[in-house]
Amino acid sequence: MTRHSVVLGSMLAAAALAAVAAPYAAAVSISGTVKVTGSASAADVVVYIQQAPGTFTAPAKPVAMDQKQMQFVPHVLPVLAGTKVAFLNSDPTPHNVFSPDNEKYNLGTWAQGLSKDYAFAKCAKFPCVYTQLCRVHPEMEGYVVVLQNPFFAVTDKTGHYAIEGVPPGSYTVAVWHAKAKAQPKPVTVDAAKPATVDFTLAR
Ligand SMILES: [Cu+2]
Repeated sequence: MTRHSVVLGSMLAAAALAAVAAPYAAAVSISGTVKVTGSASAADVVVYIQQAPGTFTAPAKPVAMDQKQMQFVPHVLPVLAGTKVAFLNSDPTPHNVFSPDNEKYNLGTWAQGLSKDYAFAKCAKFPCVYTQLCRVHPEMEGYVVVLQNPFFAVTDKTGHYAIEGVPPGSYTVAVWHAKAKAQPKPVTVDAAKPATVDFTLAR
């Protein structure tokens, strides 16, 4: 092998590596910490990119919201528009699934081990929030939050969140919580380093 072909070979190898690495370079994230003023828990805050360019395909498989030990689990479920949610019942008592919001639905009441799907495909102005209720147990409450794009996360108890796979660009990051609010914030995501965006929500 001549010296020239060695150099050319390594250049080709570098180009091939760059081509392979490109999707990973795009897999940057936005992360941060959210505080909810006056609340012991900073969990269940949806952090999301308000509007991302392009169209997004909902997951082929339904996303689950269970009814377990008399609670909707998860309590807050953000989904991409068009996503089907499978409402399960894991309790020995029958549960009902209905929402008084947006187009409204009442999927009926069913027994343990059964589930029904509902497609959240009718959102005209994001986010569309559906309070998720059960007619059998008025104390039960959950939320389905329908979003324009798949770049969202829910905070854990410590208020931490991480959004993965956001393509580089400039965005507005917004938050949703059942009882508290905060203004959206601008963020620029670049491929080299993850962005940090913190929020303090107030009632
Ligand atoms: Cu119930």
